[in-house]
Amino acid sequence: MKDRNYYLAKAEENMPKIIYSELKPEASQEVFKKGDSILLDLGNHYVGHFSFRLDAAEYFICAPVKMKIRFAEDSREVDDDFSSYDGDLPSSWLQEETVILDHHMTVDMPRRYACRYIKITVEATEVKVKLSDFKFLASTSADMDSLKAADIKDEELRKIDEIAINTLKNCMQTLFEDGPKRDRRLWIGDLRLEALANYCTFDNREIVKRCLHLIAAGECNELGFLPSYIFETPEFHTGWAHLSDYALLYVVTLCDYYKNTKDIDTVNDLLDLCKSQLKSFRNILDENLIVVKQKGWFVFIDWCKGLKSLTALQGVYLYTLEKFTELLESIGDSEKEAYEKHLDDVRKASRKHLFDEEKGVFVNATDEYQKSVHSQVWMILGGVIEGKEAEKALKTMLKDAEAKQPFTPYMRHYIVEAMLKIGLKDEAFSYIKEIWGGMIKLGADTFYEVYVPGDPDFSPYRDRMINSLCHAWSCTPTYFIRNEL
Ligand code: RAM
Repeated sequence: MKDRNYYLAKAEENMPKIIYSELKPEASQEVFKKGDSILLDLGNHYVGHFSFRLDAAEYFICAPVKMKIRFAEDSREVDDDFSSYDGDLPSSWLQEETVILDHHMTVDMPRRYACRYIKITVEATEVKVKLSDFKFLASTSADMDSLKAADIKDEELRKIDEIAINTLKNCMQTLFEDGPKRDRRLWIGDLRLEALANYCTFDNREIVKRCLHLIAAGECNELGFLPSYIFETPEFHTGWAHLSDYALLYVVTLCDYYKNTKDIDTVNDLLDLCKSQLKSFRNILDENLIVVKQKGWFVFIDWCKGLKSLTALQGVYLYTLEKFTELLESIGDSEKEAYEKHLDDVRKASRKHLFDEEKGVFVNATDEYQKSVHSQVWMILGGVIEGKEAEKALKTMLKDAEAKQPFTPYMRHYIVEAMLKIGLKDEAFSYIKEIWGGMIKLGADTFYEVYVPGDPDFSPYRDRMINSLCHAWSCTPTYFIRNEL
């Protein structure tokens, strides 16, 4: 295995170029007195830096001018009462600044924001002031000129594709961010889906390569799993979470990368690391080859409260093993047969210990007999059931009011993938229209971190205001639309 400096150097070599565009939102008013406010509309969701000019409109600025500046991803956020925020994550993610200025000047806001709307309120001033020259310098590493053309006949799907690409574009900065408002870092689960959407749209291979090497540079935990996220600013830093499903999806990301690029050098750089992830996972299987619960936050799957996720996690392992075996086959690796044999053994064991043959669904003691869509989806993706049997298991749980249902577009991606795998193409595209189309009906310019039809206030962090409305893992309809239609 290579060392951290090697991986970081590779990541640096593949730094994408940032493309800037200057937006000049129109103002309806120029002169402001205490209490006045203005709402600027960029016309779409963007990520970038804001600047404006402050001058006296009469006499001279003789007392400090205090302003509140709010950056909102959608129109609802413009007037949300941030003082009532009571979520689990720090309120400092809410995009609002209080600015106090002593004299006329050009104000360059130091932070980067993700927004469509900017609301400025003059809270205190002695004289009337003039606000002008509003500029938003938008940034992305997605080059719109390189966007692959697609002839999408269905108007609803064409719109979904457009919003998905806008989501991906705004998350593509110097790395694949999960959300440009929050958390602004590289998470493996998001990376895998962004990379998939990227191949069929911008096809920026460097950024995928960079992200693969950045994660590789992170420190593994005591079980041997890679960090689920890393920071790159102000310097590289390993994240504290080491989710085992994300560690597996790192391997999948390399498999997808090779399939799309045939870049054998990168595979050679990262192959041993991937083998070590699979070995670490194998170490947490019991004597029946079923995964054992570990302490702390060790598996994600979905933001579904109370979800028992061992069956789904077992499915992620099988899914990864299958893709990894294919990779080994295509590069002629001598260990391919051993992995294939293990895949077969784990599949058989999964059916034996996790499937209820009588009911035809994955409901088992391992997950305390909890019913969930998640278990069925990942067991289908893991190849344990297929055809009519799979269709029945999935449809039964999707209809069951007592079964745990998905909460994130991330988990919903895998539902669509499972539907397509078992030939339910019409259902898959109706589902895309219901979920991603549902966000568009709410006015989305980019797809949200979480979306639960009929419950627009749902938040995994207990307060909707902290949710990210442009979230990487929600960008994959473009992948399905472009590859399946
Ligand atoms: C959230 C982020 C991120 C995701 C993790 C598990 O904190 O939204 O996208 O990957 O959860």
